[in-house]
Amino acid sequence: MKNECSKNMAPVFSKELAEITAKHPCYSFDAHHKFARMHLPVAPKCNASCNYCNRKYDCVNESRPGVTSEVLTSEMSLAKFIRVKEEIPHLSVVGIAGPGDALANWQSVKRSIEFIKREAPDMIFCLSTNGLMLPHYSQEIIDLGIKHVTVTVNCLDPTIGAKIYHHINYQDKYYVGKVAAEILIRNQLEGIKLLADEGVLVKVNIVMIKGVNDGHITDVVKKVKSLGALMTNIMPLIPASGSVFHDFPQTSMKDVNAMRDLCQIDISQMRHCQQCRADAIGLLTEDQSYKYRNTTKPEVKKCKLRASV
Ligand code: CLF
Ligand code: SF4
Repeated sequence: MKNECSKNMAPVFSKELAEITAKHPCYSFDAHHKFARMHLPVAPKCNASCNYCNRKYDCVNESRPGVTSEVLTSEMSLAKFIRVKEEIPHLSVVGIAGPGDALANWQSVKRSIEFIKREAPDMIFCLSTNGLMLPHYSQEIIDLGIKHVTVTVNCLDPTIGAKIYHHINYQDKYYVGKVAAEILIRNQLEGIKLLADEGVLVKVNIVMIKGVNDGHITDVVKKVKSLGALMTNIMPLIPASGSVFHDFPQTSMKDVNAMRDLCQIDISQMRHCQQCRADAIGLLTEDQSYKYRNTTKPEVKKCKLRASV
């Protein structure tokens, strides 16, 4: 089936937002060979424990397991941004996709975005989250002008959720099993609606785990659509070594694509996801992050001064 990522966009949002989104390499298939994104690895902590995750790696909700990113302060992220923007003029998106959860590190995420926004107001800002803290931060996300948010929703049923999530840390309490899944799912769904009602373009990532949630994905898709999500990105489980699911079979792309075809009836499907690193830089298909891992002290010092103005 041909890619139809942007097919349903026009009736959903304004001309201005459509023009911006046409430059977003994840939301627009046509943009992904032309425009680059830069991830800021400013979010090391996580407030959940997904059974497909090994925290030595980046957040598996967006990333392929097997690589670990550096972690930057907000000042360092500004310094890195300035360098990358000079060298990659077709950079259109600055995103936060881990290595933990963006909203479990909200203050440093927010600060980094504020710094970069001052430097380059035309950048598109983008977040990826497990959604646990969305009801708490959705207003701040909206106020910051972020128009693109990805939420990973793997199920609607807490019984299935208890097989996918080991625990969450929420409002200074530790929850496990079905109770943890119930809180997480409730907050994910509430957060999607809060954002979508305010015109934020919500993409929902779903990790397809054979024998766990694969029979339930069409329900997830229908539900998030009813809440206002724009598209879904169904991703294969890639078992991370050291994770609870390390001996699960990797979900085949044949199965993932068949599920995408089924769900295409309800909502646009992203089909070009590269499951990027939390510090990915460049075109989706041409990661250049290895060139930019040595932000120097003088660069950071210069940015501290610049950020404090
Ligand atoms: Fe990054 Fe994610 Fe924003 Fe894209 S990635 S925060 S929406 S700018 Fe894109 Fe990479 Fe797939 Fe993510 S290809 S892992 S969907
Ligand atoms: Fe890992 Fe991401 Fe899940 Fe946190 S939200 S446990 S970083 S996969």
